[in-house]
Parts: sequence; structure tokens; C-alpha cells
Amino acid sequence: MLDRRDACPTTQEHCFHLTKASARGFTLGRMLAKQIEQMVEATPVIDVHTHLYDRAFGDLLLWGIDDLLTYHYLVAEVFRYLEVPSKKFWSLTKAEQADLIWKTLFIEHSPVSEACRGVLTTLQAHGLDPKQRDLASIRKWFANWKVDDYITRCMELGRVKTICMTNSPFDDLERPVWERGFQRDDRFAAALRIDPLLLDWANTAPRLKEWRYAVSSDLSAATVSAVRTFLADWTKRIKANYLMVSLPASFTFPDGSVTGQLIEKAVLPHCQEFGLPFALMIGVKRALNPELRLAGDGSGLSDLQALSNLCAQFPENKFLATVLARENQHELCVLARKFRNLHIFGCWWFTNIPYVVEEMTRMRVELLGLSFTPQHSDARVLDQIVYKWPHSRRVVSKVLVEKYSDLARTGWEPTQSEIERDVKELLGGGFERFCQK
Ligand code: HDL
Ligand code: ZN
Repeated sequence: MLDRRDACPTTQEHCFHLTKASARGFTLGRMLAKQIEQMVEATPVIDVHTHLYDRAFGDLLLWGIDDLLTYHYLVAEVFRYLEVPSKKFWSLTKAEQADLIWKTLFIEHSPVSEACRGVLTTLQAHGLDPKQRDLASIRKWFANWKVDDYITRCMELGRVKTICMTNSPFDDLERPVWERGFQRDDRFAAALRIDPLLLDWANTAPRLKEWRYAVSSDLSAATVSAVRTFLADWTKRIKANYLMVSLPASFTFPDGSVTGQLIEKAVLPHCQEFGLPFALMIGVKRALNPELRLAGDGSGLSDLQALSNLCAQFPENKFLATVLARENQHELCVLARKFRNLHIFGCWWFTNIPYVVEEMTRMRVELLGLSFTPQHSDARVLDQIVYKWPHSRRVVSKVLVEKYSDLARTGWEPTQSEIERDVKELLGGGFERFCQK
């Protein structure tokens, strides 16, 4: 073994240089990390999928502490502690439900879940002091806000420049607002949501007929043409940026089903005609526990061969996709490597927890570089953009710092403008370009 004393005389010098270089390297590393964190923090984001609404939709836009506390993620969590029958919970008013959730999940137990933490992040961002644990004073603070001002405040705090809504002609409260027409708030983009058309044809065909679209129950050429007219009318009415459907884990394609035929004969030709992507969110198991109502949906492993077939068989169409099962995420990344007409986005629903967001973002950067959209909020309550975005930005930053540091170790030091370009790409730039007609 080489005796340390025999080491060549320059070792100390060499070590000195190494120490100096590593000190410089460390300083570089910290400077780089700071730059990236600030960039991710400061770059306004396009929130590509939410359940929020332009204020023209009135009470459809949920906001404020009681809506925050009765978010269906927290309803699912509070049921784990309740002994009362579910119908007792549902008989409570929204404020009573919020009181019960606050008491159970925040006071009687520490609010360590992601959905609970989110409420506290929001309160803190608004300058309220959650450790007062005083729901009554929090309610008083919210009561002073007007919705118009509050929208601006939440978008500023979350650094959100565009909110993409989920717009359904099949929603009896939403449809009349579009039919009446209203002055759009250009911060709110639209997406045409068509689940009932694709997943419940038997009950949807009669509604289309009622709305004077000449459809019959079979998928004749005339019916397909009438469905395309319906899609065209609503695409133009809402200025849809994309069409979207949430599909069960059991979704297969092609399979001769009504869903598959409507996708192939009506939806994809329509999307191609209008130059719009078709967004698929795959993996839900609706109403696993119906007693929980909206909170009762679960997650299932999907067969992504269906998505692969769609991308391969319709190369002229553009597909946006996100999947619900953590176990499907790696295959989704591989599919995105194979098909440039596929753009994957978001850590959807049960995967939107820091642990899985980090795993998914790391996997995506390592397999796709920057050609994906790491996150959407899926916010149902306006205030949620105030927490969902800081929580996600922190994780995206952490992964980017590591990846750029890996580059710096090869001698490739990214410039400030390159980092800025890349972060803008991830926070909506790439998505926007993918959606462009
Ligand atoms: O179908 C969807 O768009 C899902 O996001 C559901 O709305 C789900 O209930 C949800 O809110 N996930 O975050
Ligand atoms: Zn959603």
C-alpha cells in the first residue's frame, strides 16, 4: 500500500487546489441553487388544469376558509376519524362541516397531511397566524374580501398568470352562463370537458337531441356529424384550448366500445380540424366509496397500451396525458419518449404529494429533459393555488438544482438566461406551444 509519506510533494498543493476548486465549486453550487430557486419561485405559471371558474360563474367559483376546509381531500381524511354515519356529516351545513374538519384534523390531530398543510400555507401566505388556531377570527378575515380582489390576490400569491378551467356543457349550472354570454376575464382559459359524451352516451344522446343536435342512439354517420357540430359549437363558444376527458383505469383502445368509436370518429377528427390537443386523464376508479360522494373516487393501474395505440394510430393528433397510478408513471415517460405528439403533464390527484412529485419530476427530467409540464394544481378552491404552487415549485426547484449541478460538475455551467428559458418552458411555455394551432 502506498505510504502516505511517500506521496508526491505536490499532493498538498494538489489538495490545496482541490480544496480551493471545491470551495469555488461549493460557492458556485450555492449561487446556482439560489438562482434556480429564485427563478422557479418568480416565474409566473400557466395552471393547465383546474376546477376554478371565471367570476362570471358566481358560486361555481369556490373560495374562502370554509370551502378550503371542506375540499374533498379533507373530507376523505376526516371520515377516517369520524364514528358518525356519513349521512350525519352530509346533513351538516358547510360551516358545520368545516368546524368539524378543523377540530378533527387540525386541533385533535396535527395537520401533517399534504391537504392539511396546504390550508396552513394559504393562511400564512395571507399573513394570518395559524398557530392562533382560531377559526372564528380566520373566518372574519375572509368575510372582508370581495371575490374580484381575492382572485387577483390569490393569483399574485401563487404567481399564477393563467388559470385553465374545466368547462362542461353538461353542467346545468355552467351551461346557461355560456349561453347567456359574458365578458371573459382573460386570466381564465377554457377547456372543453366531455366525460358524459364519452362515458355515458345512453344518457347524453337524449340531451344532445334536446339541444337540437340530430343524434340517434346508434353511431351512424349522421349522429357522428351531429356530435362534431356539438363539439365545434362549444369549442368556439368557450374558445377551448383543448378537449379533456377523465378515463377509468379500465380504459382500452381500440375496443369497439361507444367510447372508443366516439373518440375515433368524432373527437379526434374534431381536434385535428381545430388544431387542438385531446387531454386524457387515465386511471380513476369512480365511487369506490359512494358514501364519501366526490371524495369517494379511487385510483387504479391503467393499461397504457391504449394511450400508445392512440398516439401511434393518430400521428396528426396531439395528446396531453396524465395518469393517476404512481406505478404507471415510468411507462408514461417512456411513451412520451416514443411519441412527439404526446405531452405529459402534472402530478395528478393522489400523486400530488411531495414524495411522489419529486420522484415523478426527477424521472421525467431524466427521461424527457424539459419536454413535459411538471405540474397543474387541479385546484377546486381558488385559495388552493396559494399553496399548491409554492409546494410544487419547491420540489421542482430541488430537482432542477440537482440536475443543473450535475451539469456544472461536467464543466457545463448553465447561464442565467438559459435557466430562465428552461423554467419558463416547464411552467407553461412548453404546454402553450404544444397547444398552439
Ligand atoms: O376528473 C378530474 O378532473 C379530477 O381532477 C377530479 O376532479 C378529482 O376529483 C380532483 O379534484 N382531483 O384533484
Ligand atoms: Zn381535475
